[in-house]
Amino acid sequence: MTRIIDPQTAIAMIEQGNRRGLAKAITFVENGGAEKEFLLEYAYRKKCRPTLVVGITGAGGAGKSTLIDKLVTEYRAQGKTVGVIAVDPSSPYSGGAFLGDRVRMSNHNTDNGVFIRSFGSRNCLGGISEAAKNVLYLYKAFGFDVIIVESIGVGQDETEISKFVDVTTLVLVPGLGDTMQMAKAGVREIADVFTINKSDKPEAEILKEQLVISFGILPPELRPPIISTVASEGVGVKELTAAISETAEKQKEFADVKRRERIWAEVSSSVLYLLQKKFQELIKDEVEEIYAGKTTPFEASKRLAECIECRKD
Ligand SMILES: Nc1nc2c(ncn2[C@@H]2O[C@H](COP(=O)(O)OP(=O)(O)OP(=O)(O)O)[C@@H](O)[C@H]2O)c(=O)[nH]1
Ligand SMILES: [Mg+2]
Repeated sequence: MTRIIDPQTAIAMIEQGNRRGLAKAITFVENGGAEKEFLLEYAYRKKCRPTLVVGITGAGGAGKSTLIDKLVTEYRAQGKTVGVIAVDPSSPYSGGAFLGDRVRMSNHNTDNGVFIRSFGSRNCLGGISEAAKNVLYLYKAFGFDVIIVESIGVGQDETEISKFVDVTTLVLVPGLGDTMQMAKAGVREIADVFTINKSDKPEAEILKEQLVISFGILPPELRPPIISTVASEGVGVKELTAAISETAEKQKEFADVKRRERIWAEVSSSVLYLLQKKFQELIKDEVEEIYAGKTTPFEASKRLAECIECRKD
């Protein structure tokens, strides 16, 4: 007979390092309500031991999931436990583990030191969905040595993920016109470490040269590491973990600034999420009014904004 697990029991299980407790807590958080709030409060307030949180971002198909699979293998070889928050854009649903990533990360299915959760990329505000962000809190409370967060994002979204993680690596691939994209987005803000994946392709060298040139304007100590990988073969993965650790070490100097930025991002993304949910119905009505020519988007949005009366006495 399976035992019924309540939130309090889930917490006790997490405290003992029981993965079933973690899985149950994730389900509670996904289902919402009082249980969600209770568990998130616990996770946020818990004095967690240090975890290295790594963000892997980049365009669709760059090889992020393949790279994460190999990073997990490398971290496991180093004796570290790993929690993965994966994005599976091929799925329109949010919540389960999906076929695509299940296949790519299947090597770790039977490993007790690895926990993988996959999400669809819907409902992403700032490259990380509300659901994925909540799982990150629970993972921290569980106490993995390393947590890896995959996010897809273009431009602005990529900078947002960086606020929730310690070190971000942007995965670029040769021949995709990434450099143009990067130039627009202001690369240096996006990532701490640059990974050129699919380095088995001949154009990889050109991309590397372009990156070296564009970082050449920075003082040497500010130039980010550029690591070439062939994720499908595991090439360059050890070097990538080394660059990530070094970067994390250097960033400790700015820990205070980063922590405030993170709190800001945590609050603002949650507020946006809640407001979006609240306003959805109201906006639906306004759409009809605007469609019928009874009002304008400007009037409507002003009226909606006035619904929030906020005072800070
Ligand atoms: N040639 C080559 N192919 C690779 C390499 N790394 C990954 N691939 C292939 O690229 C394809 C996409 O890989 P994924 O790992 O799914 O990429 P992703 O960035 O996670 O993609 P999304 O999650 O869809 O954004 C797969 O067919 C991989 O086998 C590499 O280093 N070289
Ligand atoms: Mg992927």
